[in-house]
Amino acid sequence: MRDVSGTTQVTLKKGTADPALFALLAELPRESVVEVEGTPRRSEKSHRGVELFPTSIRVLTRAEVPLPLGVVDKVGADLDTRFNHRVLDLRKPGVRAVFELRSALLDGFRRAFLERGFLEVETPKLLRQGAEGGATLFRVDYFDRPAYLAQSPQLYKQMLIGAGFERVFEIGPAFRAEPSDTVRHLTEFTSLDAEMSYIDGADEIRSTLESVVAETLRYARDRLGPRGNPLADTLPVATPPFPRIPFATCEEWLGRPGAEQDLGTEDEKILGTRVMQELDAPFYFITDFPTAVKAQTFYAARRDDNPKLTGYFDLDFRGVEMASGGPREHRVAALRQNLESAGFDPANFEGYLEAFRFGMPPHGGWGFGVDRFVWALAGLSNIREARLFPRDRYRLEP
Ligand code: AMO
Repeated sequence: MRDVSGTTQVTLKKGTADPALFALLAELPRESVVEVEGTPRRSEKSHRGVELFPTSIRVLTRAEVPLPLGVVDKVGADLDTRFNHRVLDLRKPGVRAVFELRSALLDGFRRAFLERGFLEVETPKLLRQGAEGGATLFRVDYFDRPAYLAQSPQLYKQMLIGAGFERVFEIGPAFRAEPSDTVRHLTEFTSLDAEMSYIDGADEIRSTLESVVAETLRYARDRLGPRGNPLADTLPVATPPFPRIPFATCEEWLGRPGAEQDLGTEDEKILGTRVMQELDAPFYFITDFPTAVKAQTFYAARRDDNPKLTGYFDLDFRGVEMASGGPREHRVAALRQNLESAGFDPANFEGYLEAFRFGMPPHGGWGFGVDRFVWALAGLSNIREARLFPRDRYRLEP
């Protein structure tokens, strides 16, 4: 008998137990829901240390046969079969453990932010305008005009800085029409966004991010360990400050100095291995992204001392990007210019730009992929396994 706390051995002894109970259990399909009353007895054989000898068994619902997906079978099913029958798949204790980790991480993040004076906010997901590049925008019919699903809360979290909220965070859905079918991209994911005012350069953002990550991991380990979650012991210890590796150094390591080419999946893996070997660090920042690489990221500030560079960074964990962020352009004239050079019409951004026209503090922040984090921490083969009901190019149900 299985419930959320684990499995309990239910034992019927021939000769002493009611024959009707025997008959009932002999024909009751697996995964049916039952209510059992009986006497618990200490038992060495059972992994809980206790066996239940039933006096009555009530069938609350009978499962149909055959099961489309075995819950207790040792043989693994392929991912598609698992997602097609996800409710059964989620009954497996090892799968549930992933979502206990996820819940603990979300709770840890919230606590860490609230302790640091951040306000939790929720911004619109139906938009007139995207922020992260047109190729991954989902268009929806919005009455008599088109609208788009938010790729990130970028414009709104910045507008809330203009509203004087000073420090905000959001944990919410983000949508990207990712045309590629990879193990690290979803079309619907959870983004953890933070934005903070009056920052004194990119390092203030990074040190906030690394302390939030370290604290969250500690919290998750402390919460999951006593509950017997097997993932608790596998969580890495994150010790700030994480190494900061300039983008230019990464290019040298990749054998293409000065190429100003964005980092691809394979590049990130190579860098992750090198950082692990040389610095023994699972978490590290890649800093000072060139303006050429961030040309589309119109909200990223170009450095005053060197306009060829931004203060933008990625946070990587063992060769996979978890977050990106940096200081923003808070001067409206420069922001308009960035929009234009990125090929956007500033007229489509008037609502956003207005927030910059009447007093905007210097600010910056980051976007962090919650699903990427769960995927990497739980050692899952595919990011889809980090979501209850994943969405990708081909999957819209269940
Ligand atoms: P970016 O586009 O790098 O930055 O996204 C931030 C983080 O979100 C995660 N992520 C994804 N996870 C799963 N599937 C996807 N398709 C996907 N796309 C992104 C990654 C990534 O690091 N507005 C900026 C952030 C900022 O500057 O504050 C942004 O969205 O973990």
